[in-house]
Amino acid sequence: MANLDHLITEAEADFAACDTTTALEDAKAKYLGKTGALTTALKGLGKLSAEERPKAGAAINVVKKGVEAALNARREAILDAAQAAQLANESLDITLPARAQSQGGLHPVTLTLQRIEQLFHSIGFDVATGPEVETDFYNFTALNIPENHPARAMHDTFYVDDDHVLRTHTSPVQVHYMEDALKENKTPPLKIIAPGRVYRVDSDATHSPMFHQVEGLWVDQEISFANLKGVVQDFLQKFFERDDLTVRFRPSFFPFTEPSAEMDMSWNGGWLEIGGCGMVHPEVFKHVNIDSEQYQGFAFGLGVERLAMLRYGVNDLRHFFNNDLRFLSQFSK
Ligand code: 2U9
Repeated sequence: MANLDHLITEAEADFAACDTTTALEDAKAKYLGKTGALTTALKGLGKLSAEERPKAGAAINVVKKGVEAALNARREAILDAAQAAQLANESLDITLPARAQSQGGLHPVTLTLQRIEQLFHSIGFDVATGPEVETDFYNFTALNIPENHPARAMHDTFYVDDDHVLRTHTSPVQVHYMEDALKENKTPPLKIIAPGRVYRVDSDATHSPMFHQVEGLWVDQEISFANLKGVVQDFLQKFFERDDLTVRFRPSFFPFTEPSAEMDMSWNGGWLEIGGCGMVHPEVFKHVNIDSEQYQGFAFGLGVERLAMLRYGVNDLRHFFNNDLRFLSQFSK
């Protein structure tokens, strides 16, 4: 049988020429593949005599081991080199300056709500909250909103089911509050503001399907429209930091107040509509078992985004809801 020792050196040279494991596996075929030199040699053993066979077989196996050792050594070398290259590539430059921590801030609507709550709190108003999904009773019926009122229409209100809506105003909060107060045998004065999210089917530069309101309610014996005027003017003067700010009331209509009025405030030499108000309608008091012969109350409603737009000089309502950090970061201190 021919001497096969030269195959080891040949294989070593072939393997050394391979730079990838794929190339290496291809190069291996010439020696150890189905028709490779060593496989062929092993198959040829059958043609030898019984005496020759063990010696020849042992000799082939020595060469085969040598080729396999060369293959494994080269495979390891290739993998080591690949890993070294990857490590060099991915190495961290720990001398780079650290990234600055970015400081979060409160949303301008949140800042406005906080300012409103703080100002009303300072003149004795409690802050009341309630659910954003309301029953038909709390959102409409208790507030004396009749069956055929446009506010109840599908195209104006988000219905969750036949009896539940996304509240269209925060007024239901005051209804709950008055009910709960009476259950706990608390009697007026009741003095609260109800800030929070409200929902309407409406969307353009000045309307958003979700926006924020703050409503106020003061129920007591001998509460009058004069008290309402004082509270609203005082609030607006403090909110806008303008002692010379005045308010104006124009007769209007809301189902839940009687009489009702639109509120304007003086602004740049003219008047700007800022909300609505009125004396709580006796029908509303009836729904919560408050005797309207003994008690009166005033209520008002303000749009929070509108207050924020005026205070910060924002010209499009949609800026508040786009979550653009270039806009929002201007409000964090
Ligand atoms: C109860 C009784 C009466 C709350 C009121 C308004 C008038 C009003 C609007 C202002 C701008 C809503 O944010 S806005 O779009 N609100 O005009 N709100 S009186 O009256 C109530 C509330 C609760 C129990």
